[in-house]
Amino acid sequence: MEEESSVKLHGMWASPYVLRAKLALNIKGIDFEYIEEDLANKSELVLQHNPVHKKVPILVHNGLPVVESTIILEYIDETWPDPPHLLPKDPYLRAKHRFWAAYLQQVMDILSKPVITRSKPTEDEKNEYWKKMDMAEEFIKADLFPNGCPSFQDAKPGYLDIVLYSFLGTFDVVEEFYGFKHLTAERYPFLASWTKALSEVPQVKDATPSRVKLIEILHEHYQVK
Ligand SMILES: N[C@@H](CCC(=O)N[C@@H](CS)C(=O)NCC(=O)O)C(=O)O
Repeated sequence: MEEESSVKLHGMWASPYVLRAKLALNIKGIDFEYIEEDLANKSELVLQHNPVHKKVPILVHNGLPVVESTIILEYIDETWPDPPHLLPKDPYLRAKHRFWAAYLQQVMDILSKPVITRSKPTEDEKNEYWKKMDMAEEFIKADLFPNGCPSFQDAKPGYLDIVLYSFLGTFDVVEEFYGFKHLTAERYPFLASWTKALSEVPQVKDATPSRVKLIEILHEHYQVK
């Protein structure tokens, strides 16, 4: 008899990092129990399972905790090796996907900082952001998709798609909050159409938090001081 596998995800609904884990589980078709955590009043479980960072997402597989969203994605891919694969099989391509995912994280950090510190992005931060986005637009396309934007008609989203979407798919609320456009189809046609293609994938759509609720939480908890 096959041993029953228990998969639990501790998260917070608005978190882009939790979204990554949800997307990976949805795309791989893994059943899981979702546990919403109150980050203002952290549960014993969060403190016990992630004593170093005390953050979500936390994936608990058969009682064993795995933390850090990109590590969770890799863990899921390795533990459930049937297709769809999140990372490419070829080691060189895999290295490239990891490189670009880490790069996108750096760009995302520029926009996350003002949200966390409840301040408006400074001119320097905005310029840094545009500079890094310009690079992403030009070089990800040249490096990985010279023939055009990725399509999800046949293929399922993978590791890099998930990291991109957790940032560009939901951070447009930041645009509304701060009144500055961070992803325009005119300036970033490749990144914008990639994000749009992802937003139409059913497993992605299902996991994406409501835009209205995201804007509400920004106003409630992250109002600029
Ligand atoms: N590097 C972590 C970041 C996770 C993270 O920042 N989680 C936030 C929610 S968006 C959190 O749990 N914050 C609680 C806290 O900072 O106390 C990852 O990739 O999983």
